[in-house]
Formats: sequence, structure tokens, C-alpha cells
Amino acid sequence: MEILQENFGEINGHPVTSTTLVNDQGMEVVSIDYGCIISKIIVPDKTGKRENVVLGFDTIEEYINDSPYFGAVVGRFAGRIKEGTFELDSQTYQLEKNNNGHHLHGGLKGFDKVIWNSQVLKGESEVSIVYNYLSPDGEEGYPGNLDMKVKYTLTNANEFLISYEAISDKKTLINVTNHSYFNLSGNLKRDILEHDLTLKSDSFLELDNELIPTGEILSVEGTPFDFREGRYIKDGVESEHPQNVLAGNGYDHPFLLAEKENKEMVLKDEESGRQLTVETDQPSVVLYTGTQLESNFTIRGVKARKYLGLCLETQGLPDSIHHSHFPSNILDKDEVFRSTTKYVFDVID
Ligand code: FUC
Repeated sequence: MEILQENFGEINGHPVTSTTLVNDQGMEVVSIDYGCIISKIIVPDKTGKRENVVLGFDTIEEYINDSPYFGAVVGRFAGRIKEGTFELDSQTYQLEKNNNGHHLHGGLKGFDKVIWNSQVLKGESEVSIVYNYLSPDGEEGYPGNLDMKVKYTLTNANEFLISYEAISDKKTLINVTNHSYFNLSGNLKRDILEHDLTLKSDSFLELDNELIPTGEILSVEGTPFDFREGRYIKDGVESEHPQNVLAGNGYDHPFLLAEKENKEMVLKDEESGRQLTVETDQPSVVLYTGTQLESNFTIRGVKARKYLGLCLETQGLPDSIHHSHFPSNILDKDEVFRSTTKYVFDVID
């Protein structure tokens, strides 16, 4: 097992470091201390060919100018909060409105756009990097000084674990995730339309035209949202279901997970033979199929376009503060928030 570090450029005079975690199976995870961005995950295909399976850039300038949250940790609150406002203990808070009059992914300068401190840890059968950021009281409108830790661990069993830990000195909201866009074809050879996803979920959140949850929880039964037996992503792209259409022809929806930490998400690309299994302790996953990816920039030589990657954002429910029947994302003063998501890569025939 190995940890390699190198310079990745600088932001306003601050150096940015890239850290590569390497295991003995030929798997590598590269992350930078700007946004805790995962810039590469290299895993073998069924022939043993090692290729990158996430969307990312090779320069800090591209991350600053073009990135739609590629590989980043998003927070303090992942997803949308309607009109960016909420009440806690009869005090009203106004967050930055950075998306169509709503708050998205932590605001104008969320966790994805700050430089984190870091420390590497080397064990017998795993290597880790721990990122730390102190988000000051009032940042982007959120109450409380929030001490945030994100730990990336790569094991010799091709498991990649992301653990989050947070504590605040005031009652606040917390809902963090990682916004990696996966494409298992390897080095973006194909889009994700023929990726096959199995999801242990019986229901998903209805969204309005601005992608804000309406409060309705819909059954997946008989819809393109039913991934319980596995389904190609293209089913939702070609679908006329109004929820697929409003998501830009695809998916941008929170699914409620019926099981936890038991292979609840399995993504397969038959041609390369790569398979990714995701397990989490969070109540939901937002499946986002890159429907807003069409743009003028290139991603390591490939023109940005729809369906080039898909996100499996394990998290609590967006806008939960406005829906008392959603699981709460309120963090009490001095309470410790902890959460872990595990990504396991292997090959199938
Ligand atoms: C996802 C989506 C959003 C947005 C963003 C880049 O999490 O829910 O709609 O486009 O990422």
C-alpha cells in the first residue's frame, strides 16, 4: 500500500496538493485538498486494464472555472433547500440562494470550493487521508462553527470508504455527500445509458419543476423508477414519465433506501465488466444522471455532454427542514454527526 503526494497548482497563493492512495490490487484513488475532490478512481476492467471511472480534471483552473461539483464533498447541505430559508428554535435563517432562487449544495462557496487541511494515515491493509475544515458560524448563512472531517480510506479488498464527522457549537443543519460522477466504461469511452443499476428502493421523492421536493413520496412500482430488479439508465432517459421529463430526461431524484449497509446499490457496465457496489448508513440516495452536463468545456479530452456520468449521492433528504415526515437533518449543539458510505469495485463476467 502506498500514499503519493504532489502539487496540483495553487489558489490565491495557497498550494493545492493531490494525494494518491494506492492498494496492492492496482486500485488508486486520487483526491485534492480543494473541495476534497476525488479526481480519479482507477480500477481494472475484466481484462485487467486499469482505467479511470470518475469525471475529473487535471488542473485546478478547470475545477475553479468549469466543475459541476465533480468528485467534491458537498455541504453543509447537499441538495436544494427551498428559497434557502428555514427556522430553527423560532429563529429564521437565510442561506445563500445560488440556484434559481433556492439554496443548493451548501451555497456560493460550499465545502466543494474551500481548501481543507489534511493528514495521511498508513495501515497494514489500508491507507487513508483525513481532511478537516472549520466552517465559521454564519458561513453561507448557516448557524454554528462547524468542525468537519472527511476521511477517505482505500483497503486492499478494493473498498473505498468515505466517512464524515461533524460537530457544531450551535444547533444547525447537516447533510453531506460526495458528488462523484461515475462512468464505469473506463476513461469515458461510452456514456452511462447502458449502465445497469440495481437499487433497493420502493419509493422516491416527487419533485416540482424547480427540482424541489413537493413532499409527496411516490411508489416506484410500475415506473422507470423501479430499479429493484435492475434496469438500464436509458429507460428513464427514453421515458415519458413526467418526473423523468422534468429532470431533463433522466433522473435527478432522491430514492428512499429500503435497506442499509447491505448492497443497496449495484451499478454494472457489462462491456467492461466493472461493477460498483455502494452501501451507506444514510436514508437515501440521489440518482443524478448528468442531465445538466452539456457544456463547452472538455473533460480530459472528452467534450462535456449529457449522460457522461452518473452520481449516487448518499445523503439525507433534500429540503427535509420543510417536511416533518422526512428524516431530520438537524444537528444539535455539541452532538456528533457521523456517516459512512462504502464503494466496492470488482469485475463480473
Ligand atoms: C445534482 C443535482 C442537481 C444539480 C447538481 C450539479 O446533485 O441534484 O440538479 O444539477 O447536482
